[in-house]
Amino acid sequence: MSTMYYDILNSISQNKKLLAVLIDPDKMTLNNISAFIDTVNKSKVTHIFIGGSTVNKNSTEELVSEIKKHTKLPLILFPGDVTQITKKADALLFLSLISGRNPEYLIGKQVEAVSKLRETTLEVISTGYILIENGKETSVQKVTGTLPMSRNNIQDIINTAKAGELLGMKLIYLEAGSGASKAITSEIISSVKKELNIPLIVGGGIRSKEQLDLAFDSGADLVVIGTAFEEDESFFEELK
Ligand code: 1GP
Repeated sequence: MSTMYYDILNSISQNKKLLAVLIDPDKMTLNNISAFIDTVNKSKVTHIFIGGSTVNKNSTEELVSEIKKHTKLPLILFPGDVTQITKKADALLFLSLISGRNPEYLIGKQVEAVSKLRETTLEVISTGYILIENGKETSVQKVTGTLPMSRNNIQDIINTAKAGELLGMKLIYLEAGSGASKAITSEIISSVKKELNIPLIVGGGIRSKEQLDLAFDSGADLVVIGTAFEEDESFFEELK
């Protein structure tokens, strides 16, 4: 039963906008979790995403178990690699890097993940992951050896997102990269959204309430913010 995905669809059908905080297991210490999640619980955040480009072995499982003690919010894995899959979470974004042309990140890692997924009851949500250039090399680029899509060729981005949908993917994620100096533009978000019949996630470089509202107004159904929360927890307050 894919509850998490249907909850997302349901929220969208009621015009509710969703906000995920991204927690990188390598940047969060277990000691700080209780206070951090307490702030998250009191904020507008609707989902907790967990993942990073490179994460120490076992740190994801320890972190997920600790977070679970402090919140009822859905915990969704957003894994940079197969080692970040843990049965302790609620769901997993099963990512395919469809902006790139590296077969390892289109299908190779996914095949590798299957034996691990078999041992879990995680809800698996197929997600087309599209990296858009932001002026600097991102860690996704380095790790995957792929190029991001040009932000000037919007038609190409639209076609890539639509191809993901036609392949049966359940979500499309437009990514500018963690800590990006340039977030995904309003024009890209609205153009992609117009053509899609599945929910649209947007993340990377969103650091203000204005940017968040702009992403939502342009058509993002779920926005992911990591760095801004990591750097300054008062940002949770600012979003109220
Ligand atoms: C990164 O989209 C997420 O994968 C969030 O990016 O850390 O820049 O908020 P930020």
